[in-house]
Amino acid sequence: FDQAPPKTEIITLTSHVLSQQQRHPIATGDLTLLLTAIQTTCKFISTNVRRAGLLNLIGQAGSSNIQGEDQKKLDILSNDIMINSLRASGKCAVLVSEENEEPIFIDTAHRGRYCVVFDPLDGSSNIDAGVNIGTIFGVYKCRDDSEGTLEDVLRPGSELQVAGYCMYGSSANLVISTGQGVNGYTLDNGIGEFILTHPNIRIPSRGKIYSFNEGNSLFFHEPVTQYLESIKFPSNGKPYSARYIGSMVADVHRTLLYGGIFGYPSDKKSKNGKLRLLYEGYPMAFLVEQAGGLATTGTERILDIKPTDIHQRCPVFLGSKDDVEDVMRFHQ
Ligand code: AHM
Ligand code: MG
Repeated sequence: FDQAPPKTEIITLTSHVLSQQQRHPIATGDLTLLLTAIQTTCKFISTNVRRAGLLNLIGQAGSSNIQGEDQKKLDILSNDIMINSLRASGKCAVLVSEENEEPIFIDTAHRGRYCVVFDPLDGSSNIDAGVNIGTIFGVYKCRDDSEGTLEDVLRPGSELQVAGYCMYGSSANLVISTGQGVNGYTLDNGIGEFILTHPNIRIPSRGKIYSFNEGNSLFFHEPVTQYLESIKFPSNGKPYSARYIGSMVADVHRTLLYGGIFGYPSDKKSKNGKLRLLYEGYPMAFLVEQAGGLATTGTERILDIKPTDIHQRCPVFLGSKDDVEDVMRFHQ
């Protein structure tokens, strides 16, 4: 027989990050430990998302977050898990969560050099229906001589050290970039490890899918309306397909793998759109650019925006380079 033996060479997220960091001349192992904490958090959240129905976690928790939106039990639980695990890692100085109005400054006993901005469970409107949801995160390093202040997290996304998300779908998928491309890992529940399944993700330079909440069309500005017309009624007779899940993680994940464009523009009702710059816009823009795509507000590169408020919003168009350049042309 010349049958190939079964593949036994498995690369886990931990071993992959370790080997990448070892090549780094001044690596201390701190970032690796931080990523381990994030990874463990994602496994925890994944387990709880799957058990949600059984544990009766689904439903309103009876409290509201600072944006006045309904907060679900799973949101609170995921936020608690994330904060506790990051604090326990001993590698963080400042945390910014969508669920906390104020930044969290870590006590001296647990303090490290990194700052993490995150949305612990994004896509909350999809929880009760069992549709994909996810965790989004970005990691900054404290500026030299800083012990961790607000200024360490009010920085452009181009200064991120790491960005990533974990999508809780038919499997848990962790997609991460440390600034050297993008890699995707799938949780093997049997062994409890994230396995490298999507090495070096590259987004196609043009796609055939657009992903917008067109229910907001009444409020869209002219450039967006015209752009959408151009892909729905193209002169070549090949219109784009529409796909919109309403979970940014899932919509971006599909865009990374299949190409196309995802958009949540500003409109006549929402001056800066809906999505949050720090823990939704920046990490996703970082990943998309690292995969060879583009991310813009329509007129400005998202990663270049200088933030003034940890919860500020920003218009988002991201995805395949050619598609995003098209939408930018309509904004000129
Ligand atoms: P959330 O943080 O309250 O879950 O809101 C963010 C979500 C994104 O995941 C998604 O892209 C967007 O809101 C969908 O908004 P809409 O329901 O207005 O289309
Ligand atoms: Mg969110």
